[in-house]
Amino acid sequence: MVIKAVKDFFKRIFSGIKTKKEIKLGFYGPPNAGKTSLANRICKDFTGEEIGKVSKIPHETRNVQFKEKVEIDYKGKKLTFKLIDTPGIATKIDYEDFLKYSMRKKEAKKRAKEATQGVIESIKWLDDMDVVVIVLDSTENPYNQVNITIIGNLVARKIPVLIVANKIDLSKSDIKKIESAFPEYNVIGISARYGDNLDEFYDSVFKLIKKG
Ligand SMILES: Nc1nc2c(ncn2[C@@H]2O[C@H](COP(=O)(O)OP(=O)(O)O)[C@@H](O)[C@H]2O)c(=O)[nH]1
Ligand SMILES: [Mg+2]
Repeated sequence: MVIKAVKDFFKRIFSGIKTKKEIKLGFYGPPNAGKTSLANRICKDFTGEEIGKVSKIPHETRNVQFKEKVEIDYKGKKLTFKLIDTPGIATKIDYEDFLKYSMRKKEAKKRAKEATQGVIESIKWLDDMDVVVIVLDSTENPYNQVNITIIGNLVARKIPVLIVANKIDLSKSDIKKIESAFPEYNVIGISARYGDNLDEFYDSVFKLIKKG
């Protein structure tokens, strides 16, 4: 009896702590999909600050970067997040691909090396996530090794996933193709650059947390 009471007491305390802690929300996906653009937009809306630099050159984000205690207020509900922006995951990183961005060979080689380490870092952090938003460029073919590997990893770890089809402002954008590639997931079309359809995004994030 006494033991049970003590146990219940601790259970209550720990579950209290659990509900108060930040929800770790990671932005994952291939390079250039718009992970940082989306993380920045959310951060800017709720804290006035940004997380990191956006660039048209792939692998701009080469270290995991985060913003803590981001209180997101959506339709009267409030949740506190730690937003984690990760380096793009790629299966092939070749320094020669950076040369076309008028980068010097030395700089391109350094970037390729850092980008490779970034991929490892991204995967390492997966274990830490409460929820993951996979950001895909909806103008690109979603059927590829990277996307399948990321999603497979999340399923194995039982981490709730939301797929974002970004860049819907572009005429080449094809949300349906992403939906048919990943039929068991909720796919939300947005434009991180212009802030289109973010309401539906927040709605899905909040629902996912309630479920998880
Ligand atoms: N047209 C369009 N471009 C975007 C959008 N989101 C990001 N971009 C561009 O895509 C490129 C990569 O964005 P970034 O956020 O750095 O991608 P990350 O590598 O996934 O973090 C940049 O040139 C962005 O301006 C979007 O919604 N629409
Ligand atoms: Mg980035």
